[in-house]
Amino acid sequence: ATQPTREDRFSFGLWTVGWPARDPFGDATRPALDPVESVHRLSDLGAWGVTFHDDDLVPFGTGAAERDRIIARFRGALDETGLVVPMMTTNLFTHPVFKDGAFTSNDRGVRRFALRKVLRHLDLAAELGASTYVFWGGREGAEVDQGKDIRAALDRYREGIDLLASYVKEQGYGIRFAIEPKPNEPRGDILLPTLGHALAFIAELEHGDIVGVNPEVGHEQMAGLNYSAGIAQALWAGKLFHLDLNGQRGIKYDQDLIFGHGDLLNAFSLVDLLENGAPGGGPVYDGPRHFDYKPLRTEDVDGVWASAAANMRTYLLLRERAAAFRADPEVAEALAVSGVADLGRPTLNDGETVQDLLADRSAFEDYDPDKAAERGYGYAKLAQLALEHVLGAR
Ligand code: 3MF
Ligand code: MG
Ligand code: MG
Ligand code: MG
Repeated sequence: ATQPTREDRFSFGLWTVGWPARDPFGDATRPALDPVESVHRLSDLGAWGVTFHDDDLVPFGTGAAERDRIIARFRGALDETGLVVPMMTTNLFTHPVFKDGAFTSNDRGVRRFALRKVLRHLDLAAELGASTYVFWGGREGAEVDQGKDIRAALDRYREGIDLLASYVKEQGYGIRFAIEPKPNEPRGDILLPTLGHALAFIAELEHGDIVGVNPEVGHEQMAGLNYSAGIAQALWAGKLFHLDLNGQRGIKYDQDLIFGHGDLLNAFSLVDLLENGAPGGGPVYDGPRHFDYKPLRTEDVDGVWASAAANMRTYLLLRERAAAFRADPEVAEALAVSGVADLGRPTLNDGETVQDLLADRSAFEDYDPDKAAERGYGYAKLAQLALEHVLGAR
């Protein structure tokens, strides 16, 4: 089944297909898309949901009456197609007012304005039934070490997120927050640069119970990190509330390629983890499969929709390949040789104490580390089996 259906829960940001391909060196190569058209096209392709920043739908500075009209028209498209809005987010990065950040700008007036901008869009998120609200702090950062007190910035970041989370609770909105880490771009250094930084930040929040992460493939890979391993840790922490799927080729600018068009083997292990859970069990991800990519600047409008379809098809192909990998008896044998399931066994026996361990001569005095070091773990064979399944050779 490589034809996407609603059950697959694929969602796209309006800003992805709608990107007119303006970059720091060149003008737009495509016309802006009408969000209503995007909803219809995505629905026709088999997507299930659409996500957006406030300004993706209602241009910054639009008056109240016009805002209502735009939202009503958008709702009409949702009703017609049956597309849902699983996630919403705020643009706190485009307008020049945010050039030094939003929640962490050195200018207090900017910080208060940013909170108001989020509060207004949160109300709409509740109305549209979004269950996740993403915070990507692209401008929360610095280029000059002396210009930003990181400790104070984290205090203000925490103040902002806690205030907004308490508002959501008071209003009974049932929305959860997801923080999206990114190491750099547009700021030289962004606060909460990786998934790990974000998890540590969430642990310091008063309302951290409704705050998780929204890791993006490319963002972690820009920091040289293993995305699939990071996702496993987010799942382990019970904090994988949402994710941004795309492709990236190594440590360079944010490429936002089609999912799988970067590190394909890591994309395979990711889909295997999301769909089938860890080899030793553990939670599978049941949230949206959300694409945050950019159609190449070289594409015309037809190429935009071809690339949107490619994201979903690649995911579904990898899902098929992952199922075949899991069902292969040779894989099961290789996993056993590698001892993958053995890691699920606690290192001490039930009820065993440190004193018991100290008394166990077989664990130390009589243990032969040189003999134990002779063991091969067979990971090369496992890696090749995975690669052959990805290539469709098995
Ligand atoms: C930038 C991003 C953002 C976030 C979005 C929140 C503009 O690299 O990834 O997209 O995903 O702001 O969802
Ligand atoms: Mg991104
Ligand atoms: Mg990106
Ligand atoms: Mg993103």
